[in-house]
Amino acid sequence: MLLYRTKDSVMLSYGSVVQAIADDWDALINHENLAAYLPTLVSEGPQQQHFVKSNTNEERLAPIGNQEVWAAGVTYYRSRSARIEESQDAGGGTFYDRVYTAERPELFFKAAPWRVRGPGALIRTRRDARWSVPEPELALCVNSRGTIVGYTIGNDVSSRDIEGENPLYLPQAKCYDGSCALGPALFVSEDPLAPGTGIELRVTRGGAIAFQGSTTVSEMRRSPQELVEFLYREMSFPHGCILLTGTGVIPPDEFTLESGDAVDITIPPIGTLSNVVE
Ligand code: DO4
Ligand code: MG
Repeated sequence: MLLYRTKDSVMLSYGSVVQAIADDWDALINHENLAAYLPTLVSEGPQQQHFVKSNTNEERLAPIGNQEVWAAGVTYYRSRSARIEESQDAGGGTFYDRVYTAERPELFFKAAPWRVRGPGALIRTRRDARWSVPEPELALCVNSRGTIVGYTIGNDVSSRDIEGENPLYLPQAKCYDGSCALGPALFVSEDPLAPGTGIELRVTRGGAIAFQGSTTVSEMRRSPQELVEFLYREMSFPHGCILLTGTGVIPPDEFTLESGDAVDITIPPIGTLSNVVE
């Protein structure tokens, strides 16, 4: 089951049906037992003031309401190695290695909901950064009670020269206008994604592939539940939250995003999140 947000409604895609089912995203994702509740809305039919229509021509928005976006870091071995290299001059060799194996994960604030870009919208690199990369990540949608209710795709666009210069610059490397994209849909499921689920990144520049890489969720060192448990330990999320789970795909050091680059991230049960760099 996929949920799409549009300007006026929340659309449910279930089998061959695409149906407008709600207009309050926050209430919907916090509904008790969401995965069981959604099919009951489809069976109510048009006479219950629900209507079936195609949403292909409607503008899709990021699958987010009033949720904060948080992110986990260094959850894949590839990310650990890349950060150690980029932060060598700042003494990064040990703190990235230590967080990879530590019990407590790295968790950081990524974006306020109003700063998130949806599918098809422009993403940005910082004007004061020299080295910017997309980070394709599985994103968890977690309700106010700390239950994972679904999955979407996140792009944790980052400035690697700024985070590599000094770890205290991390918030500036991670949080700025256009640094977070989410979409195209929320895949609602009570079950975890299959370990073999792929996460694929493709960057196209001038019609040619500038970078392509992939990983699978089984490469993640921590479980989604473990990340949520740490995030919710001492923080309440009255509307729920979105939690990006870290990247396992890192372009080579000579790669940096350029204006006009098309960034496509695919995770099969969810779809493809496509954005262009402003
Ligand atoms: O600490 C650096 C950021 C890590 C990150 O964003 C990731 O591993 O995805
Ligand atoms: Mg990341």
